[in-house]
Amino acid sequence: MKKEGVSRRSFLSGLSLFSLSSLVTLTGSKGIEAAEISSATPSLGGYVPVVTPGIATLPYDLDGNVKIFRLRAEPVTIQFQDMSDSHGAKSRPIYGFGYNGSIIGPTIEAVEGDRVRIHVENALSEPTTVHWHGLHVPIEMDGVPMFSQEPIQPGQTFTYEFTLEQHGTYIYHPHFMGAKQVGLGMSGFFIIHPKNPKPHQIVDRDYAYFLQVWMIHPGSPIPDTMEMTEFNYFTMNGRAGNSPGADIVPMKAKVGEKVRIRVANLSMMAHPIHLHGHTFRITEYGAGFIPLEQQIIANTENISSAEERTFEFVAKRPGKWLFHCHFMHHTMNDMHRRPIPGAGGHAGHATMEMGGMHTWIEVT
Ligand SMILES: [Cu+2]
Repeated sequence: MKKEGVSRRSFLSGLSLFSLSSLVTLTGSKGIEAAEISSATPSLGGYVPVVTPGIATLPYDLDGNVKIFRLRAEPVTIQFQDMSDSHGAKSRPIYGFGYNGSIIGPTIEAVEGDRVRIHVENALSEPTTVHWHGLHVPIEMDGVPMFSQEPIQPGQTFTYEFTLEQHGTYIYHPHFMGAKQVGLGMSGFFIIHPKNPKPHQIVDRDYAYFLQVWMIHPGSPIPDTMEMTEFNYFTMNGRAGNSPGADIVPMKAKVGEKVRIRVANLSMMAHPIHLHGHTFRITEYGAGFIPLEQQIIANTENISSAEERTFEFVAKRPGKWLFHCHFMHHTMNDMHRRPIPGAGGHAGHATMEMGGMHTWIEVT
């Protein structure tokens, strides 16, 4: 992290992001500590850093006023819950594609008005591009092969640069062989804080979860990206269950704290996301904060493909409050494969653990 010419705010921000990503790396699946760090981080000019549980925030360098990010598209091995014993006590490797060793890729976090330069290195064995979903960028930066740029060939680096004229929750993903490359895991958050946040837009905790679905055939560690309708693993931030290395990292808050949860869905189906014990405001549909008087309240919200939602609420009572997709099959892994050979019907599922799109916020 370069220090010359860095404002105190940027420097502090960079420090906190660096320590956060280090902690995530060090603690691995035990990212509960990562979730806790946000309460120890002071508000930085009106916002607390976003915590993407289990996923690092991408560090940046500064060149004058330009924030420089580096993404490396590459094969990534992640761990899913292994349901072959029906309890899902073990993990199994899954071979996907991601960025910087991570599925989903690290979260890009910036502020409205920032100039960003993003170097994308292609370490895959096939071409790729990056599309900045929802961002107002010049056509040359839109990342669509043969429309706005040549594909980035293996071994090449392409540099995207643009000014952020919006705030809100956005995503980045390839636009080359999208069904395959997105289906193998290539996605990430691009979160932009408002330059001058209104008082009601300031929260104590800011979390982000990314929804993906997968078809993993028995005995194969490679996701079937030809599948269009049937999926058997359901992930939040690239994690699918409660086994070691595969567990979805939960959230934390204290009673009375204002919590924001951003959710993005880049899967082949919609997910009705539900929060226990609380009523939330829907404060964003993935295009910046909705004016206060237009926000609606709910406890479940259906999020279709390529959509984002932001939920905000005040943590009310102590406890572990579930936050999950309410298609119940999406809260279990590998469920349509009968887990116990010879056991028919419901008996075969009798002892399966929950997993899939299923996490919680622990309020203390
Ligand atoms: Cu779902």
